[in-house]
Amino acid sequence: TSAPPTRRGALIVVEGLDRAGKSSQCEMLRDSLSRQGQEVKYIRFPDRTTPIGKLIDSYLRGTSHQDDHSIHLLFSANRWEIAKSIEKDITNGTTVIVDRYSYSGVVYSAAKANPTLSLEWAWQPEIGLPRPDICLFLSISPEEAAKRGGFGAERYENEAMQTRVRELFRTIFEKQQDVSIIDAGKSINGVAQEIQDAVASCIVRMDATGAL
Ligand code: ADP
Ligand code: 2DT
Ligand code: MG
Repeated sequence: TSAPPTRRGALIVVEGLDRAGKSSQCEMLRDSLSRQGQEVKYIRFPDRTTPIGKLIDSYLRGTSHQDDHSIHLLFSANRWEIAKSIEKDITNGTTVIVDRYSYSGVVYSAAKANPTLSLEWAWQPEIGLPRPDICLFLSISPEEAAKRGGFGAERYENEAMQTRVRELFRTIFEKQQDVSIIDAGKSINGVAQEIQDAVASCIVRMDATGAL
């Protein structure tokens, strides 16, 4: 007897600014899907545990310096080194929830306003990575984010950078399809419900189109 065919898992990306609630919501979504009996994994980028991730970690903590292009490619390489395992999970029916992905990759790099690092340049190394079935953008105002605590000590955690990042997220998500913009200023449970609804309709859509 052969095992019944498994429906492939979904690739769910959660994006947003610092303190938008990404990590809290990824955990809640994982628990909610898991309670519904789905196989589910929660991963995050950068994955600071790999050798490339350790370079990224020291750059973010400010203990090392990197050329803007070079660190951009390391962030991308950090996704490529995990891409195969994401594809394997999805094929085997496991839903993968990803905390930050290519969108953070292009937006944070392009926000540096380096004349040779455009959004277009930044997209190139992302081409061919596993394609998200849905991207949830947790949208939050600077005022709401400030209520959730001050900036940390890492690179990028300052007002000027966050303002440019917010603008660029808006620019790319205006053109992007399959993105759900979620008002992340609501209560934790309110946001979680909105995310669960968006994910449920994404899965219905995948079933209807026979996504394999
Ligand atoms: P991110 O991963 O986007 O940086 P976190 O999930 O770590 O955000 O949340 C940042 C902080 O804000 C945490 O202290 C968290 O408990 C709090 N928080 C998250 N979501 C909400 C919400 N909807 N309302 C109020 N506080 C929140
Ligand atoms: P957190 O670990 O707190 O999410 O912060 N970043 C992230 C990039 O510049 N490029 C990328 O490709 C990714 C995934 C966003 C990680 C910081 O690193 C930035 C904030
Ligand atoms: Mg987080």
